[in-house]
Amino acid sequence: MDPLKQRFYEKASALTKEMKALLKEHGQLKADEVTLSQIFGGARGIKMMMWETSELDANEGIRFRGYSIPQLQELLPAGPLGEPKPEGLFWLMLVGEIPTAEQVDWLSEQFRLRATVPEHTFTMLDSLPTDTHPMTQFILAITAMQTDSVFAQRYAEGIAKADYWDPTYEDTLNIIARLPKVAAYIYRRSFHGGQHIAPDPQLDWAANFAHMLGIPDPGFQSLMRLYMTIHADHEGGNASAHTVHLVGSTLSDPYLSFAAGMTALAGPLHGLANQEVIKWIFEMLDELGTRTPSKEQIADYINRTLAEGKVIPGYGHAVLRQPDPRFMAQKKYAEANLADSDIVQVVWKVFEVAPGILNDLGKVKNPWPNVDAHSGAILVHYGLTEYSYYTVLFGVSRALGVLAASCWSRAMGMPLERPKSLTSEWVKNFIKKQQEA
Ligand code: CMX
Repeated sequence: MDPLKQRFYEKASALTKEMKALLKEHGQLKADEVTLSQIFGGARGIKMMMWETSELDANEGIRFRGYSIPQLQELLPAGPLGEPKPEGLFWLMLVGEIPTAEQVDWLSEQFRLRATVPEHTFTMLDSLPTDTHPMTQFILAITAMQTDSVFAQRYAEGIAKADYWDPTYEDTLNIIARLPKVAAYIYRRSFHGGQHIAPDPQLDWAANFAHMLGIPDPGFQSLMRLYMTIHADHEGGNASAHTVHLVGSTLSDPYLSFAAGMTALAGPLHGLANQEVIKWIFEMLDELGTRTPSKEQIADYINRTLAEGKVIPGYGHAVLRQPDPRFMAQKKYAEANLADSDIVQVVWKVFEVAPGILNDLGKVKNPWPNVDAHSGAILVHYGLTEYSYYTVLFGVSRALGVLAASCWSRAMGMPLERPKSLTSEWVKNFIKKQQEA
C-alpha cells in the first residue's frame, strides 16, 4: 500500500470506529431544528451531512482541517515563487496532517504517473463543435474517462462494503492526475486551434497545468498553485460538493459523481459566477468607453444592473457574512504582483463601491465579494482572457476537496442520502395542527 493510502486507512479506520461508538451512545441527541423558512429557503444552515476536509465559518471563511488560507500559505510546501503546492492541500484534506516537502514531491510524482487519459476521451472531445461551452466539454470528458473507474470495476466484481474506500482512493488520485491534461486539451482545442502542448514532467501538478494551457510565465504557474489551493473545498453544503456527496452516496463511482458535481458548478449562482464577473466588467468598460472608470461611473453601472433585475456577480454568499478570504488572498497576490493592471484596479474600485449599494437594498444578507469577484481580472492580466473557460479552472481545483471527501464518505460507510420532501398540503396541515395545539 502506498504511504498516503496507508495513512488514510489508519486515520479512517480509527475515526470510523470512534464515530460508531459515539453514535451508539449519543445518536438520539438533536443537532438541529428546522424552520419552515429554511425548508422554503434553500435549506440554508440545516446541519445534515458529514464532511471532514474543510469547514466554513460565516465570518472567518473557510478553514481546511482547521487551517485558514494565510496559514496554508505559511505552512504548506511551496513552489519556487512562494505559493503553496495544491498537492500539499490534498494531502492535508485527506489525512489531516501538513505534509513534508518530500511527501508533496511524492504526490506530484504519483499524479505524473497516473496522468494517462484514455484516448477515446480526446476522440469524443474532438467530435464536439469547438464552441461547445468548456464546462460542457469538461463534464463530458470526465464522464468519458469513467470507462477506467477502478471503483466501478471492483463493484462489478463484487467488492465488500468495508473495502469501498480503496478503489475510491484509486479513482480519486487518477482523476486528479488526469484533469489538467483534459482541461488543457479543452482550452487549446476551443481557443488555440487545437495546438496542444505536451506535459512537462519536471513540473508540479498546478505548474504543469499552467504549462499545458500555454502560458509559460512563472508568475502564472505560481498563480495556478494559489488558485488551485484556494478553490479546492468549501465544506460540504455548497451545490457542487453536495451534489458529489449525494450522487456518490448511490455508489455511483467517483468519475460519475464528480461529473455530476461539475454540472452544479456550471450554474451562474455558483462556479459560473467567475465568468459572469469578468463578462459584466468587460460590458461595463465597453459601455462606459474607458478602461479606467471612476468610482461614480461604476456605482452608476451597478445601480443600472440592479434596476434591470439582475444580480451583481461575484457579490453575496449563502453562508459568508464578511469579504471572502479567498477574495482577500487573490487581492493580496494582485497587490504584490500586478498592482498597476487596469482590470485589477477596476475590481478593487467595485470592491469599494458595491458593498454599500448592496447593503442599501436592505435584503442582501452579505454585500461582500466572494471568491469569483477577483479571479478573472488576474487571469486576464496573464493573458487567459477567454472567460467562458474560467469555471473549468475552478472545477479542476474543486476535485481536490470533493474527491478527498468522497474517500471519507466511503471509508465511513455513509449510506444512501435520502432526505424527506414535503407538499404544500402537508405544510398547511402542519400549521393548522400547530395552531390548534
Ligand atoms: N446582487 C444583487 N442581489 C443580490 C446579490 C447580488 N450579488 N446577492 C443576493 N442578492 C439578493 C438575492 O437575489 C435575494 O433577492 P430576492 O429576495 O429578491 O430574491 C436577496 O438578495 C437575498 O439573498 P441572500 O439571502 O443574501 O443570498 P442567497 O443566499 O439567496 O444567495 C448567492 C447567495 C451567492 C446566490 C447570491 O448572493 C448571488 O446571486 N450572488 C451573485 C452570484 C455569485 O456571485 N455567485 C457565486 C457565489 C460563490 C460560489 O458559489 O461560487
